[in-house]
Amino acid sequence: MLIRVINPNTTRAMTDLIGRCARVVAAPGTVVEAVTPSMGPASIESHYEEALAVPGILEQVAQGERDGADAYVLACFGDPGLDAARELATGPVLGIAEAAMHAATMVGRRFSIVTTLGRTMGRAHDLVDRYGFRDACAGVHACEIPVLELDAPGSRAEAIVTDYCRLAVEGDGADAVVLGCAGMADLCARISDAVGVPVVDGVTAATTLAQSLVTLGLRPAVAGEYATPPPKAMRGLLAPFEIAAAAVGGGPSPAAAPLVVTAD
Ligand code: 5HY
Repeated sequence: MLIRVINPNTTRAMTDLIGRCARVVAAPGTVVEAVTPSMGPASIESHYEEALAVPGILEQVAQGERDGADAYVLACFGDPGLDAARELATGPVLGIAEAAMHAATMVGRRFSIVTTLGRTMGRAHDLVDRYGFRDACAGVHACEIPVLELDAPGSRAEAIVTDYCRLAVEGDGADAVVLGCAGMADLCARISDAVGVPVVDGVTAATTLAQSLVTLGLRPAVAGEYATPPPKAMRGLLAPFEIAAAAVGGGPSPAAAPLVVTAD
């Protein structure tokens, strides 16, 4: 089984961290390929950066379709481009926020989210509502550590994120915590030990759920909302994203379209 784990930002050190964490939960026979788009923001901490991360995500899904990927993980807590990726992919596509929230509600009654910057909390609330977890979500908190500083040498990120998780448990009455950034994936186990409730990281939750869906033979329907997008002219910088007519209605996947993808 081949799972393509896409880091929607373009910081390779973060892709390496994400790949290391995902491989810990890969079952025997599962290959995890962690990839970085050739275009996009160094980190995603605003709606603008999230919007501009989507072409790079779709570039990597198209490459995954060429490489025969069985499933995809979008390793950014905003789940950017999730629906568009599901239209392009043959196999399941999991966002780390969606996966983490589902996992948290299976091990606790109410979860809280601890994310990076305050300005990303709105997006977290949007996803809580979209995924139907408003009643299960006890709170959303921001530790105000920029994404790329989480893993910086000498960073106090682990201590600060742990404090916010403890606050969430004591203040919100949460019996589970969801980490709101892929860059926190390697902190998960230690923080869980420190705060005494399950702390869920979306990278590993999404990787294991992706494996389960492939094992169950579950994938998006070829018709309906996640059907291949219709062929349509694309202008300017996005011309390479044009969907070839041959790709619609059972033809080869849109990945046949001339998306220029640089090997990682
Ligand atoms: C993430 N940004 O997981 C999100 C976290 C956030 O570049 N990877 C990013 O702050 O929304």
